[in-house]
Amino acid sequence: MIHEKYYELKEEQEKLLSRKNKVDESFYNGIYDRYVYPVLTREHAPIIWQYDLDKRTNPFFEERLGINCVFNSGAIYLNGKFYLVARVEGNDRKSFFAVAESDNGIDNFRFWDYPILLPDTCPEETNVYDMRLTQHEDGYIYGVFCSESKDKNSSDLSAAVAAAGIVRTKDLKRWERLPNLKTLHSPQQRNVVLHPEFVNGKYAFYTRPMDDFIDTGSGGGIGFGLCEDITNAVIDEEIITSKRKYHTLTEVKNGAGAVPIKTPMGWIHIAHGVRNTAAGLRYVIYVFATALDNPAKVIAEPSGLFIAPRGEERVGDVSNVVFTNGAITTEDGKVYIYYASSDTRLHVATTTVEKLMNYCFHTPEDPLRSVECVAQRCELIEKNLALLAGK
Ligand code: M1P
Repeated sequence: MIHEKYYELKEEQEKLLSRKNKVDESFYNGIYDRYVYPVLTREHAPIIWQYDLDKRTNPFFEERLGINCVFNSGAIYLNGKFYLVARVEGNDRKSFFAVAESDNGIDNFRFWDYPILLPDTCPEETNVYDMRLTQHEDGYIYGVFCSESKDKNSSDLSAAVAAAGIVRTKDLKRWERLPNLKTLHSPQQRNVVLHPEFVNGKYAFYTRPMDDFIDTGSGGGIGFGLCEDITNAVIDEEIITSKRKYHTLTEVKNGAGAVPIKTPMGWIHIAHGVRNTAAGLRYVIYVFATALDNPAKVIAEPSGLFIAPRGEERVGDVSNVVFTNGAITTEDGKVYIYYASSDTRLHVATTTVEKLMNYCFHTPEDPLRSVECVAQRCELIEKNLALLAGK
């Protein structure tokens, strides 16, 4: 016998799932649009994931397996539909992956009935999160994610080890698990992204060399490495592409985000940078471009942040964070950037390939010193004042 409360909650949820999203008119930067509503939240999680609907076994209709938040999502466009593989975190603090789909990429995302049950091939793994979805030219869709295990060599109960897990699929339904990526010179890895094309006939990964679970230590930024065999992925040499820099938004660490977007001017990367503040770490999203014939070579580095948390995005389980691990480019050149705020909910920002290229190649670089930043701004002001004066 189904509890009557189920129908009440279902009706409420239906209003949320079918709500139209709209551009946030209070925001303008000419580069991308933000939207009023997040695209996925804990309220989007199916009721059947959380409640026992049976009135005999759940007379008070109590939540049994609650969902705490829905955030960092991989993204892919297949057969005219937008798919997100979201990081869903249960009330038990464990994350898992679940597919949500939408026809237009900005609203009406609905989760499939079942979350993804990954093949259990890694007995020490405690947690999984932040899948990047790569449609590779070898014909598979790869999911690369963080596979987290307890650090058995530490007496600290919370010490963990991060590695890059790899799965592949053709339909987002049947997933084959491959061995975790091995990086011979980096003890830990997180924020690993598979490049969509072969480079010199090899699989290419953006990595994030780390000495420790939280601290990247000597890791100098976003790495890049090649491997022969994805079914036993081993990277020997990691070179640094986008570097961490003193007194910039990547000072503490950075990490690859969405799978790079191929444009006529280069590969555009949408990544995250982290700096420290008195209020803790602040995560923002930044953009850079690499060469088409060498995706590890940075050719454009627009100054400063691309997306920062704004308004209610600033607050959540881990406040002052925006993070992306998925973007979709459609045939008509539109770009949908899925970013999570404060490790709690997922939003979309939309732009176009043309605007992204313009942003990347025409935004001045960070001169790295206040005095030079002021000089850079004065140059802009001078040009504008001359234009306004009709000179
Ligand atoms: O809490 C903010 C983010 O922290 C991690 O990113 P990074 O490895 O760069 O510190 C990730 O765990 C990410 O999921 C999380 O959003």
